[in-house]
Amino acid sequence: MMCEINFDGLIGPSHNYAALSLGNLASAKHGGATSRPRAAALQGLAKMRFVRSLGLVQGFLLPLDRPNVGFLRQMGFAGTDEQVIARAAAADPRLFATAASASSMWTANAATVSPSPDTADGRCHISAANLSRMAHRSIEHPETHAQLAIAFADPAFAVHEALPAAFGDEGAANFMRLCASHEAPGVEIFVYGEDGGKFPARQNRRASEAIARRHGVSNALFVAQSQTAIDAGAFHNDVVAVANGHVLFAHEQAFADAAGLKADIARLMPEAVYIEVPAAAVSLADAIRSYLFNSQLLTLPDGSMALVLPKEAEETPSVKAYLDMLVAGNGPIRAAHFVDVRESMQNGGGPACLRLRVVADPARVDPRFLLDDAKADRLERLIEQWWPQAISPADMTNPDLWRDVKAARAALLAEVGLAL
Ligand code: SUG
Repeated sequence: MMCEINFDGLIGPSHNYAALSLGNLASAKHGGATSRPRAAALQGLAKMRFVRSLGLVQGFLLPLDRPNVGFLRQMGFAGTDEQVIARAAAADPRLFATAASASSMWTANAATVSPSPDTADGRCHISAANLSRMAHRSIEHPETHAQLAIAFADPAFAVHEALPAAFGDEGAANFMRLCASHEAPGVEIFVYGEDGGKFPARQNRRASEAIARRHGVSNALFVAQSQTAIDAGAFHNDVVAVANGHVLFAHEQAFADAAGLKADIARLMPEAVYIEVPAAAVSLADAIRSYLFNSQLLTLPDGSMALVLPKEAEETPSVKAYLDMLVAGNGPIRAAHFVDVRESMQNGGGPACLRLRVVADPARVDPRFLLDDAKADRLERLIEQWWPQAISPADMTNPDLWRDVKAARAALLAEVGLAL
């Protein structure tokens, strides 16, 4: 039976803070801080367990092989793998950090997914995202595509390669879907940014149009992010808006033309509910600091909706007051749960960034990518045994660390039974 499956990125052993993402305020702020990869991965796994405990199907994607030695070779470093790593780390710390980032944890950027009821051929279409605007993210897609091709090898899916790099595409982070039920055709909302602001716009309109075209989506809307939101640090739309089922939950300043979007939605889906959070209640700065909208808006088995938010939302007074009011009202969102994903948050990735939503029959997905309690236990033990406790800037040139990081991923692949 069709349902929504959240595929969270299992947080990789190389997780570190390198300030690689211009326009991502949290990443800039924490550059040079000491990361805690083991705690990060356990936090991510605890979130997956929590979502499962709500009665939902949970999947995961594996971290990519980092440091990316192939990339460093392309950049001219030679020798054995260990020599390439040591030479790059010594010669160009920033380039090396680009190769070492665990950024594939944010699987909302892995791909754009058009579920089968929306597409012309009735298959679920998945396009890997090129992430071409940020160097460290632009080198994810070949491995991501390879992994998606294994997880979704069933003919019920069509997995596409990333678009050409000239057209920046950041995947599901700039995509929302409204639908009456999982079986019903939805309205797919592609959100893009225009260049010319303070920070790079990451999603190009032509990229969104290309994805909609090749997925065969008939009900597609193309909506511009507001420049105010991008300039305030909303480097992806999912920092200021989230949709689920017939509900769109967004900040008042998320879109360049919110009135136009509301009119289009009302025309295409009259039963849709647009919950707009006024700037007077929650400022854009508070929304971005707390990641209020970078929450998972989930439909629970009883049909009600719940938000899974970062702890930072609970700790931001304006946001907490708004949420208390929201869940006490008569609207569709009935509960707010707070989870600790601080290690990811410090690099600008909240609960929603950490997951890729796929509406599909779980029986059609490669079971190695699905989580159950026993597997979660095993993964937890493995992370405790293999993941580094901490990575400080000084550790980045330590060859022992990278040997451990490679061994940790190898142990994970062996556990899950995958060769990637
Ligand atoms: O692309 N951070 C990620 C965060 C992605 C969040 N995803 C969504 N909003 N869906 C990014 O900016 C920081 C890495 C560093 O600075 O070390 C980073 O890549």
